[in-house]
Amino acid sequence: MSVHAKRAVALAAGLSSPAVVMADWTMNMSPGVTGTSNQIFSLHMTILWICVAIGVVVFGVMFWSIFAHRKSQGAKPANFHENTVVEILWTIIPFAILVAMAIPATATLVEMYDTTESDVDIKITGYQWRWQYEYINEDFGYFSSLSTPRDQIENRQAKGENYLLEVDNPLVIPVGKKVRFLLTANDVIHSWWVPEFGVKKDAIPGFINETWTRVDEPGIYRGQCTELCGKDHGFMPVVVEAVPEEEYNAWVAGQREAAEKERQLTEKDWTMDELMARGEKAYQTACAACHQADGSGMPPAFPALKGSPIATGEMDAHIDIVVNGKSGTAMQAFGNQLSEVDLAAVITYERNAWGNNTGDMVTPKEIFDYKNQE
Ligand code: HEC
Ligand SMILES: [Cu+2]
Repeated sequence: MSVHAKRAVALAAGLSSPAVVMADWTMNMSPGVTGTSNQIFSLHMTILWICVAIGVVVFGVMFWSIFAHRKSQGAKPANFHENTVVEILWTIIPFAILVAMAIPATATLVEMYDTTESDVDIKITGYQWRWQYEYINEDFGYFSSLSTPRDQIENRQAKGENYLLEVDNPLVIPVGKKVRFLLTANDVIHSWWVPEFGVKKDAIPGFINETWTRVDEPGIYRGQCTELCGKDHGFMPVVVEAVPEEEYNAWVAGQREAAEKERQLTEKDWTMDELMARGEKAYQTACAACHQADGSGMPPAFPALKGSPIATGEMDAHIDIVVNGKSGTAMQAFGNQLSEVDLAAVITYERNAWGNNTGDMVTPKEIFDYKNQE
């Protein structure tokens, strides 16, 4: 068979099995699950079709002119320089088209910016590299951190279905209610984005930006930080769980109770074993990204905690660097990111794990007192 024949056969085979050739040709935007995202989608479609119509007319006239008035047919070019009628027409027609497109677009924008009359208000704070959600008026809040295991990230394990798009504590909101988000950041600029809601807003330190959503369909929606915010920018996903209202109310009640329990936990008498177990968990979530799971760090950027003079030395210095961080370095202040219980647990863990056998233990109560003497 000649090369050409082979190619023809391959092409015919390809064309006759579209399932293989067109594996996944979903090219359009998706309409999403909120009124806003649907409006954005229909604007996008309307304007696409206007562009298609303009394209067909303009290229139609152009190709027809080129073909019908070609030189070989003896065509002589017409001369309409400075033709007032043509100049007025080609100014007015595009202007009218632009205005016709701007009217629905502006209406959608105005609605997107209308954050009044909300049913639920949630403050969202971006941190390197996690999100904090605080339910204003409900007296509780929490951090939402990536939950993809480090083994998947470092290719020691097959990657899961929601790789890098899964968190320990998703944001929970009720369906059918207007939820207002107040966005800010604690360190650098982040941006909170959930494509299916048609919501994307910058979170800027020192500013509060507002946006809102109303989700109609219960479900789990995933998004990401969409402002390049440092080393783990790709590791701070957004996960939102939209649930029916009764379920939401029950969840809120549970959260408030848990927050109250947490306050009581600070008072409880902790044993070394309990602190170590809790400390290991907190360490893996909040510290291992830099200091590594085995405490070996990544010197010189991130010091090893195994055998570190601070983690095995004086207790106050250790508490100080974890609670207040060290300004000008990647070591952030964990004082208000972690509860007193988790701070006590993680410090106790660092002083006794990986052969740092100091035997020291610090209680949540001591951390509480430490923070309040400052
Ligand atoms: C974003 C990266 C990062 C994370 C996350 C992080 N650290 Fe650090 N940590 C650092 C850096 C950088 C230093 C070194 C600061 C300096 O220059 O002294 C440091 C220093 C320390 C030290 C002092 C070590 C020494 O010998 O100098 C301790 C203790 C410590 N971190 C504990 C923690 C704990 C506990 C957590 C989790 C709650 C944590 N770190 C999370 C980056 C990080
Ligand atoms: Cu970010």
